[in-house]
Amino acid sequence: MQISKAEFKCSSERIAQVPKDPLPDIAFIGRSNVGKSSLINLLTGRQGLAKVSGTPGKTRLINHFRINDAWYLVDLPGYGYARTSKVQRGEFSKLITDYVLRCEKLHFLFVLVDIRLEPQRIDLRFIEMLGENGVPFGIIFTKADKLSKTQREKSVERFRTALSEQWEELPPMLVSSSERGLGRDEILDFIDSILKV
Ligand SMILES: Nc1nc2c(ncn2[C@@H]2O[C@H](COP(=O)(O)OP(=O)(O)OP(=O)(O)O)[C@@H](O)[C@H]2O)c(=O)[nH]1
Ligand SMILES: [Mg+2]
Repeated sequence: MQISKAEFKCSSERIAQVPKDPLPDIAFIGRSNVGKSSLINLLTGRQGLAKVSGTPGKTRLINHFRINDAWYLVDLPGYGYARTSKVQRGEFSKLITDYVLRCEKLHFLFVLVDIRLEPQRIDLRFIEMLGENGVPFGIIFTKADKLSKTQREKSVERFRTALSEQWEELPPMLVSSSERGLGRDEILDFIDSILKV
């Protein structure tokens, strides 16, 4: 798939504010600083469309980017960052759980995982919640430029093993680097195929 048009639509602090049109959402979630906003910039080919920062907790609202006038890429706030979740009771903010579990626009969710890290409990718990609630999702490993090809494969395999303790059927998994432009075509082709479902 080619992205010929990408424009910022709106930021929402409650799910009542997300766009009312019927276009489907393809959303990105994951721990703060994992690279969600960077990946959105890579996919759209527009640096600076989504705000990127070295300080975790940059994205605090639900940001909709309208793509080809046909669907939305959605940048979500990260989870697992103490300063933004201190006042929240649960592990995941209400904004995140409301959107992920209740927003009917959500067509598919990508959970982003830093390829350098051992499987993190918070990611596994988030994925468990998705599974229990029947949310369609896949995994994108980020920051692949930080590892060699062999190390990457090992890391993906480690995650696969961790998930297979919970799941019989594993979700689709893709590898990316926003720094190097890796994985862009595969991710866009994958999105193309799920938009047809
Ligand atoms: N080396 C490398 N760094 C990356 C990559 N993707 C993102 N980063 C860096 O990681 C940091 C966080 O990137 P963001 O895209 O802002 O991450 P985020 O998940 O949107 O973060 P929050 O909005 O705070 O939850 C920035 O310093 C990016 O430059 C990547 O593929 N490779
Ligand atoms: Mg962000």
